Amino acid sequence: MSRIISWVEEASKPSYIPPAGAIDAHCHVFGPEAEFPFSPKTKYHPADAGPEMLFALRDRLGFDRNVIVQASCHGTDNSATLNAIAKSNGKARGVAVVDPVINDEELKLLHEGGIRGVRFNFLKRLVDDAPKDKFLEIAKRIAPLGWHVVIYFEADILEELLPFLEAIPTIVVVDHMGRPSMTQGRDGAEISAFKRLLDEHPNIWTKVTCPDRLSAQGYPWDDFVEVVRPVVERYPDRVLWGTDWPHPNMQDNIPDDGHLVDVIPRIAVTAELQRKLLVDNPERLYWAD
Ligand code: 0GY
Repeated sequence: MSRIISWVEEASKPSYIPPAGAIDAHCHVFGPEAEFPFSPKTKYHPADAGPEMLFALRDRLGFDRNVIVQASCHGTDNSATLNAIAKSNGKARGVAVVDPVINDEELKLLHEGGIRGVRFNFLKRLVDDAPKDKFLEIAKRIAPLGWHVVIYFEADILEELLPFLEAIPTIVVVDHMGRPSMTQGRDGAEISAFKRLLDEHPNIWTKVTCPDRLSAQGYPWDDFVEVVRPVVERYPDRVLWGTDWPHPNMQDNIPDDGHLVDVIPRIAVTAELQRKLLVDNPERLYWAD
């Protein structure tokens, strides 16, 4: 089967210019496969999207740094992510996916390699299982390192996940706001439930990412902007932004990364909100040491 390409060959140059030091806090690398084979359990088989491509995009978009999130296609072998961080000249940090059997020495090596968090993925189309008991063991193991948990789930399981989320002893960053419906509007049931979660749990942050995945209307993603701008304004110190490049599984609806960057000033409408979103908040999580 041919390998999937889920990104535009050359992103358009955005009109918006990010502040100095800006961090793309949600992106991935795929391979290169010859050096870093995909997991036998992967649910998709992408073409190579390695560090050189990521860093060229970073520069083109006017960003300074990346947070590379281990993608499900690489399973719990974090070497492709670590390789990209190592090649970044200090301009990348990462989020790993690990097994609970990982030992302290291996965790230390991940820390030295630039990892500052672990990801728990609950999407059935991406992973075979999401064992909450094992995830909690991992969360307890990584807490002393000052790391945080990144969690990916969809809105329909938010309520069921609540006791699990409350048991996590670290900062928790929810990918793509837990994928709320955008057709319900800014006060819709799903985004309101998500905001209640943030209101009641000061350790929960979120990524205001992926208009391309979440919008029901499509580009220029006006429904996303309407729902997400109030989130940025309500939790200015707990939001992160990222491109999601190379957009796993988006091959039928590939976003232009330049267009994604131009959403930033529509959801974070002042220079102060933009600086928090793109610099201060991700620095606190990823470049504190
Ligand atoms: C994302 C979203 C997706 C994929 C992954 O790890 C992954 O494979 O995260 C998705 O397919 O929704 O955040 O990149």
